[in-house]
Amino acid sequence: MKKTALITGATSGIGEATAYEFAKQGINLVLCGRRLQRLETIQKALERLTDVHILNFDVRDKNDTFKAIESLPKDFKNIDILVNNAGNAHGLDPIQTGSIDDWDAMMDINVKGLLYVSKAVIPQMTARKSGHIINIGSSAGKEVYPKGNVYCASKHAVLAITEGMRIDLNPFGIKVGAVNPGLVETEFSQVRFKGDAIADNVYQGFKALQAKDIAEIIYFAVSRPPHVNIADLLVFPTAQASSTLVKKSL
Ligand code: NDP
Ligand code: 8X3
Repeated sequence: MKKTALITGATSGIGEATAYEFAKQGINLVLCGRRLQRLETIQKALERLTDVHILNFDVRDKNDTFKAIESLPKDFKNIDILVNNAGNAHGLDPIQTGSIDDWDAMMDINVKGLLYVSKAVIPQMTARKSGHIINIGSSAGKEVYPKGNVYCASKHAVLAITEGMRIDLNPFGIKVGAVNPGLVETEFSQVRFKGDAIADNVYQGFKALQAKDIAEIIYFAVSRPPHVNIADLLVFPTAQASSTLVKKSL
């Protein structure tokens, strides 16, 4: 029987690439994001390969999150795979000058949004005693870097939540794991730097990971046999040795 995956943040980057990878593998999709037009375009492209339903909501809004997930039609209601991917960095500033609005955005989206979506999906997984949750953390969740303060904290929280979920959902046979990328060339830096041209420099002078690289790894994780759970994966581009050490050829 075909599986169904719900992917948050499916309108760009890692989430969009994961939608394409899963569609290629015949997994039914529930794609989520705030940019409706992008969701519709991706749905149209992927419907040739699999069944696709779109949900247009902001993970910061608790009520909208629950309403959206409760609204799923019968054929998409049983979520086998949840990919908690929606998230971003907002700003790159020392703690003493950081913006409270940026801090709110990162904690509300990367941490609380992930919890809201999980809370809406997990009860049907525990009832069926099956399911697989992949949380997208970051190398920033393992190592704090200068000016990364609150973004790094939000991703450390994602790792702690992943471990907590794995322990609490273990009696139900539900797999939980984290995929933690280093530098991936997506819209991430455009969001972080709010459209500033500095974003164009982030991935220059070395070969950064591409969204597809991470999507293939996520598919690998969800396609292991039932007794295998990939609990935690750290993935760097070859040029990157740590959060702060990147071998640039410029
Ligand atoms: P993108 O900016 O390309 O994608 C972010 C996705 O998150 C978009 O689809 C966006 O959709 C969604 N999103 C953001 N805010 C909200 C919100 N409030 N409600 C619903 N959806 C939201 O970046 P990436 O693909 O790189 O990021 C995906 C994940 O990977 C993030 O969790 C990020 O922290 C993580 N990551 C990224 C790395 C990188 O170097 N790029 C490295 C390590 C981890 P929309 O705007 O349509 O709502
Ligand atoms: C994204 C990678 O190094 O920009 O999580 O924080 S980094």
